[in-house]
Amino acid sequence: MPNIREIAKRAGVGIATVSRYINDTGYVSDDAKQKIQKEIDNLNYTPNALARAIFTKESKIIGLMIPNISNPFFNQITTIIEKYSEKMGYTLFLCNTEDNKEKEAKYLEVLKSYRVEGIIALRSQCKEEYLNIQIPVVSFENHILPSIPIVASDNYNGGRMAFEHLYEKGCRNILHIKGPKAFEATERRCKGFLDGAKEKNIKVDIVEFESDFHVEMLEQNLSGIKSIEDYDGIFVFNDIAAAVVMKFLKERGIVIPNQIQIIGFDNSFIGELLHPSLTTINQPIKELGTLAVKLLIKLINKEEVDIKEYLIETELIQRETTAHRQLG
Ligand code: XLF
Repeated sequence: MPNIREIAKRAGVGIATVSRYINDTGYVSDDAKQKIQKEIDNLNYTPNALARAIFTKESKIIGLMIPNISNPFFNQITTIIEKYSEKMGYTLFLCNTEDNKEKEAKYLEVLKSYRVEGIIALRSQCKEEYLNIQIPVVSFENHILPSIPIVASDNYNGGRMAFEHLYEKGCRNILHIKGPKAFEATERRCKGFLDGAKEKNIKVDIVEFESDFHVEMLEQNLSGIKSIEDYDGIFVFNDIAAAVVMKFLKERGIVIPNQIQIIGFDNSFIGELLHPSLTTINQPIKELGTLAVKLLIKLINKEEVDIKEYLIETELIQRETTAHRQLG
């Protein structure tokens, strides 16, 4: 494996000169540059990025904690984050945490050892693990520490919109399938939904899931609802869970939206592919992902950043799982 010592020897220059050239950290004469580059090409030399990162403190790597890579929302937001980071000169180091605190904490150690310049933590399950890590962090949805800015959709308002829509479509016997307590976003969706219902004097039943996408588990929990046919509207906490609920209903011969209307949350790409297509609340995925990267790069560059919660507006996307129904 060629190294800079060998390049220096063959090019007839000092090791420090080769290092300055490779890391772009100081003056190198044009003549030396040409000789060094020639030997780099001859030896097919690839610089050791980690060694360089330790030396320059610039790995140009951003670590991304992803809570669930099989959820279409998270693969969409990852794509946005990856594209924008690349445009800004950074490479992503992807960590699939599976909403597991221990896994996330382990990944945090790995990211530190790879000298990442910053971390975006999607729906983090950790808190004190992020203390004293000396790496800028931006969080998505969950609070980590008061020193870490958060990007999220306006989940409370989204939840309210979901209720108002079902109500407007004539639903009066409503079920909310809510997300796990550890998801701050879905807690807020639930709060908004219930506040909307309270204003209209409608009682909402609630079923809670322990994770956002495990088909078997969702099906198990749903089979606990004895008389699902008694409901005329269901708000499901995200689109992927809504897809599972739709499958469950269809298998029982329940017609959507004629018997039960459904609304999801995310506006991820599966919503349009479902049959009937899914009414949902839009999370502005592009804006959310881009903002997270922008804030992180500002922190990396030691520019001033307001340490607060950045909430982005949500919007109703009406499709075929909700339809106007005459009240009897
Ligand atoms: O954390 C919430 C729950 O699931 C997230 O925004 C999502 O809606 C993605 O599907």
